Amino acid sequence: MGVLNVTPDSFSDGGLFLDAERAVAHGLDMARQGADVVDVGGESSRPGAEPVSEREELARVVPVVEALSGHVRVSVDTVKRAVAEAAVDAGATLVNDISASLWPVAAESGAGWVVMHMQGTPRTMQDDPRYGHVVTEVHAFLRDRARRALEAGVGEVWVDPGIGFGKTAEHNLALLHHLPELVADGLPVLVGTSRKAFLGRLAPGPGGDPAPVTDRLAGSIATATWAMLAGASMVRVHDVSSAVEAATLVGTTRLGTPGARPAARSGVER
Ligand code: HH2
Repeated sequence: MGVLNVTPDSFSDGGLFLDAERAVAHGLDMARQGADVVDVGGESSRPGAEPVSEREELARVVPVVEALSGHVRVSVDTVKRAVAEAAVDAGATLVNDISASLWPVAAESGAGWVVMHMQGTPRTMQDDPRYGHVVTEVHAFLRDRARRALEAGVGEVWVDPGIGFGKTAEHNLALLHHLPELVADGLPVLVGTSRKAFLGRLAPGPGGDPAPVTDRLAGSIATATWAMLAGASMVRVHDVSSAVEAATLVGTTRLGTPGARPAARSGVER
């Protein structure tokens, strides 16, 4: 899943693709590089982010979804019902939902649904997040929401532990370490570690300072590779060609035969 942020303020690429034409060109580029899904978002969820109005988000997202959806599978990254509905009308077939509340849109439209775990809201979620037992709580939350969605008739449900969403570096590590247990539940798992701050903290630069966002490619690919080996069916990344290369190597090494890419589960179409 390639990330396409049509925003001025996303944490790693804010402002680069706010212009619709540049956004569409980047989406097509990611599809050419091998992304199976392009995830279009019009509101940053970085720690401290301020919400944007529905009108503004619709104006950012809908034209880009419309232009891309004939070329690649498109998901919409939103917490707003109206934006999810408009994006599905414009051709998106997956609702990527960090609020874990929009399954009725998927049930009504026939789209797939990604349920992601978040503690709190983006504005304050990184102010001292706490859990009794992070892995148990996150997994139980995802199971519960997935069950509700399946009961409501959603045909394609993905679960995502929400790396960096109300979590310390230790929480993120625990969730990655225990990913096989989430995979064992049987629903396809999506994981997004790309360029996130904990990577800079866990693998600091030569001077010992946290690696800046421009210097987190190795950490992004290492953790995406870890997730794939642990059984995740999709990774959400900014650097698609590097991730596709990693996926190819994971697939060929697992099979012991050159030229194979791991088959995506759960109906990811091109
Ligand atoms: N991470 C971000 C946004 N959406 N969705 C899912 N399912 N999983 C994630 O880990 C996830 C997500 C944050 O990354 P990005 O979109 O690059 O940043 P911003 O929220 O600042 O636009």
